[in-house]
Amino acid sequence: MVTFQGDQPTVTVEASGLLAGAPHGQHFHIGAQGVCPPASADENGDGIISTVEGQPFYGSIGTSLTTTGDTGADSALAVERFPTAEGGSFAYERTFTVDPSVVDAFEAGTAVLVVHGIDPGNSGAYDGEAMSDLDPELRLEATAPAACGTFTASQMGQMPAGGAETGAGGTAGIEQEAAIGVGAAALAGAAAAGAVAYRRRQAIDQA
Ligand SMILES: [Cu+2]
Repeated sequence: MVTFQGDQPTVTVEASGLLAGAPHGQHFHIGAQGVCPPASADENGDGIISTVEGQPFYGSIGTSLTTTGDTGADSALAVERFPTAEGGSFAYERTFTVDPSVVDAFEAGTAVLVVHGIDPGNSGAYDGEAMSDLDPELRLEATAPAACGTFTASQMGQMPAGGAETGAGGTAGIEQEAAIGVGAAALAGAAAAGAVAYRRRQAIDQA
């Protein structure tokens, strides 16, 4: 959930079903279609939608949802300042100031939340051979999107249509995207387990 006061959002993320004990980058992506990538975004056919392959859909990084310090695009890969999913889940809350371009994206409906870091082989680590298309020093598994969600605006204090429930209804499509993100091999198991589910909705104080 993202609640804006001017250019200061308070952001809460509840994520589960992630690779345990590993850091998970998370960002507001902006400046594109404001949607999550379909399966066809996997241009190289490796079964994983990489961050770059998803960019025509969700855009580039506008905000890095770090736990401390800078939250700009420059912190996109600040692995040590992103939440670690102890037990496979994390809860995040932070209030900070964003660039005007991020406020604009929320108002235009083109801001997208992306949480990164997958383990399609269930090895328990980011240890796949393929390297990231963002940073050749990082594994593809560490930077590939695990989950993606768009935002629904609502008045303060009101639940958006479809709510922020996980596992059914309005988020079913999102979870499917997440399952696709973790690769074909993990698709069945991930879907059965509920895969990655998190709340994401937007509240705009229009008072
Ligand atoms: Cu991202």
